[in-house]
Amino acid sequence: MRIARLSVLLWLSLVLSGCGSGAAPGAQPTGGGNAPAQGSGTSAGGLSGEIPVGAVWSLTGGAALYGSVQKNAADLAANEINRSNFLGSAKLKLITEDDRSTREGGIAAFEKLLNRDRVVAILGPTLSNTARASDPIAQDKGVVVLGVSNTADGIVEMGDFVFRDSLPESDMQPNTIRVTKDKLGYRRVAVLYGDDDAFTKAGYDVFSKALADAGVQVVATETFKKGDTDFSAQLTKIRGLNPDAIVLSALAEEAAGIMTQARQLGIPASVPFIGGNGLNSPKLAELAGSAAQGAISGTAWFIANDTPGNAEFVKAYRDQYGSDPDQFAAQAYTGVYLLATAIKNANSSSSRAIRDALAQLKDVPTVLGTFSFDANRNPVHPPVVQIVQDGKFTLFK
Ligand code: 1QQ
Repeated sequence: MRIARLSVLLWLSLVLSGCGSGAAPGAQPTGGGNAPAQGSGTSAGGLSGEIPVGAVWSLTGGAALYGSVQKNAADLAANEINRSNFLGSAKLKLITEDDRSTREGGIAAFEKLLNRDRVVAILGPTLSNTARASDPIAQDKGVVVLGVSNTADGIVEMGDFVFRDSLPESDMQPNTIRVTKDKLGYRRVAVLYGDDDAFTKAGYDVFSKALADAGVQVVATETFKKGDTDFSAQLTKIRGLNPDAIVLSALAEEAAGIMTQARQLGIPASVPFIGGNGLNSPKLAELAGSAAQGAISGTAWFIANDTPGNAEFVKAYRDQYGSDPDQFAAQAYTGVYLLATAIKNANSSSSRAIRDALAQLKDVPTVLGTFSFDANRNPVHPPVVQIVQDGKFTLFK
């Protein structure tokens, strides 16, 4: 009896001193039962040192015209945040990887950032097509992903650690059809889309529904593949049907080829192209030249927006890079600020705490407008419609 009590006391004292139950002498406390493995470099309840954040952009391959701009804008935001001591003495350390515009590249980038760099969050990847393959890896590890250009369906549905600040096609394109149909009065349209990419396919689905809802007749539905350069078969067929407009769900490189060939084949400039997020790069007009004249797209941001900090952002981007930012730049820039704001509010760089703080962001002033996430971690703000005039985007009125 006495011996039993003594041994209990001995066991208790061992447990309390941290040497019992197999804990190695000197072992650090793990910081709370089910805390995620990642992001424990800085202890909860305080920020210091460098906070590693991954940034996965398409810097080579078909989507490089988006990714290069995203990198510029994210770097600009991180530098501003660090220079202004936004996070006190802690600094954001952006670790950038190239996903090469492919799913394989995205997976490799995520694995490196998660396993080697032990990042607490990842911005990107550029394409929805890549995100669908890479984001589940971060979700499984309990690390935040903040997409800043993914507009397809099936993105935030991958899990509760996946967010985006980019307006989905499903929020943008019904508005584009409503606004343009009212103004242009089209009744018969042709539809052309890429059927092997998550975003171009999602755009097609959303446009189809919006056209049906608006009572617009679709006289032809044609497809192409990533990397195609000859669209003459599809466009010749469309020309023969004499549509009032062509609804196009494409990434900018293919879109530029399609617009150029359409005008070469004699589809008149009076038949406008109407498209989605893929058209929102100024590179479209650079590549297609006068064939891009009159191209219309739904967008989440416009350069002359009167949103908080937008004029300063546009100036800082121009000063740093010698060119105008675009919607992709604005969304990437905003993404870094949203993440930094969540880290600051959480006062922690644990991924779980950042996740919870991001989910609670409401009415944050950003260049996209006053920004909130909805309950599904999607952005909430109104879209606008723009049109290419003389090589530049202007508001469609
Ligand atoms: C997506 C897109 C592209 C246009 C991003 C560059 O919206 O893949 O979701």
